[in-house]
Amino acid sequence: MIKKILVANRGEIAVRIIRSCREMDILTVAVYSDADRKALHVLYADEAMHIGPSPSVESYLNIENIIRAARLSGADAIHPGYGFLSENPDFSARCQEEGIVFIGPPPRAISMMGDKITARKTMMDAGVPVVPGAGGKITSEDEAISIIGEIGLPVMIKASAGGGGKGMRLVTRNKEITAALRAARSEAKSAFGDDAVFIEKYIESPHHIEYQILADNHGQVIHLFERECSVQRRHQKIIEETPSPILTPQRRRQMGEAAVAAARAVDYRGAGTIEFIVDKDLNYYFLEMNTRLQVEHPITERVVGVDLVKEQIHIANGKPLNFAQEDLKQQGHAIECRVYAEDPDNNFMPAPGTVTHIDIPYGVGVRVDGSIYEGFDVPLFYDPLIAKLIVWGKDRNEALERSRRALKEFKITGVKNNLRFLERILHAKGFIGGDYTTHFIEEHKDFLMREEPCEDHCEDIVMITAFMEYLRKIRKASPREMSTLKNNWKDYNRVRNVLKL
Ligand code: MV4
Repeated sequence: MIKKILVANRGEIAVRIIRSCREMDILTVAVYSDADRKALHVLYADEAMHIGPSPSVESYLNIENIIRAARLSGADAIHPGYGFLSENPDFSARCQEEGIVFIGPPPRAISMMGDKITARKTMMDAGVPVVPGAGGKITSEDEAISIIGEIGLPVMIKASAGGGGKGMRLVTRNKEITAALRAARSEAKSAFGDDAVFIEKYIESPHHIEYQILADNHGQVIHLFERECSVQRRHQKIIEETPSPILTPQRRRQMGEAAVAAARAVDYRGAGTIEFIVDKDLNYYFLEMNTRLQVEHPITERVVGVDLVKEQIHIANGKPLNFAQEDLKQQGHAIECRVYAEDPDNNFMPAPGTVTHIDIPYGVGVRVDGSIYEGFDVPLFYDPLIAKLIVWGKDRNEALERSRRALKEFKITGVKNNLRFLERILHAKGFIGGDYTTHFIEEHKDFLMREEPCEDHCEDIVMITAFMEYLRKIRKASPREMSTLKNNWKDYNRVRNVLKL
């Protein structure tokens, strides 16, 4: 039985994992880089070990340092969270060699799903629908031209080692083939050290719907239904919900069975996610499998009523799942809004800084998973995700109304963030209607980027906090700092308006 877990991650997911461990009476070891000395996950864990300088490659991606920390602390298992080393087959293998339980799938399942050509072929053999196209590696331009002749334009050229949108090229005309093939190949070569590419029919306006699965070490594989993840921008998800507003009960069941078949085909173990793209006629196609816990897992937890981290640990302990497919149902509706430290007014640039004030929403149906507190410096070295708002309602409308209410209560000053942008999405007709595609953000830029706040929304507290901060700074400012402050004149004028100065 696992007694002590090293959490090889940071931020909100590290905190979230530590919480479940505490409930299970399992000791935890946090790891941290220079930039994370004062991070929340360090405070929450029973022990903490420094693993290197701020850049991820020297700390959270440094296999040797993490293994050493596990040995020194006497941890018998490692939870990798998401990102970083979570989908690295060498890390999973290394843990095995060291006799440390890796809370995730075996290296073979990670490698098979990491190679998209192999994954695609495995899925076809297992009877899981894949996007029409040519499954094999493209070896020449002539081959590409003849395949495109067969399947017809438009097509996507994709890197086999890619995923999450990296190394993809859309081809809409014949004369673009040569350049797109070259570009996809060289991008794949430099990004992944592997220039293998394949070709698929381009699905025009897809929905991105994924299935949560759990597989134990006793042959049981079940799914925990879907998450609709089509609200995204440049492959970064922003809002997810479950159930998907577009699925019919029959389609939901079919896709669930396909997801289970996909996991069985690679002899999967632990928690994983099968991604599908779904077209307007509800045809669904396997896209890729994420062999880890995902950022958006809490909406599934809320609607299905499971703690996915506990289940991961339960499975890693070699125990059979305590429930069967028939025991699971979706109850009510959950929505997750991702709060990023980024500046929507400046092309969503990551915006690190010190959190000066934070109001976290509470109340019925609200869960916030976060990693910031007043005084915390959001480092620039890592993903800008700082909190997740997970809201439940008896139906979609209640979940939406509650999410709007909670977002209105949510205030963060000191670091630029997307809170007001999230509010505008929840007020957009396209989102309210529920039938939105992966192009939603791009298509509604004008509405989503407008200056006026939503409805009667008044940001008084934020304004006043900002104003006080402004005054404090001005009082201490050198002439040189004054000129920087004057560049924020727009904010200053907004504050003056609110305070009627
Ligand atoms: C596609 C596609 C349309 N047709 N493949 C993007 C990430 C990577 N997992 C695959 N992706 C896509 N593959 C075909 N044949 C459209 C996308 C896509 C997308 C998929 C899921 C979520 C968001 C997306 C945003 C743009 C493009």
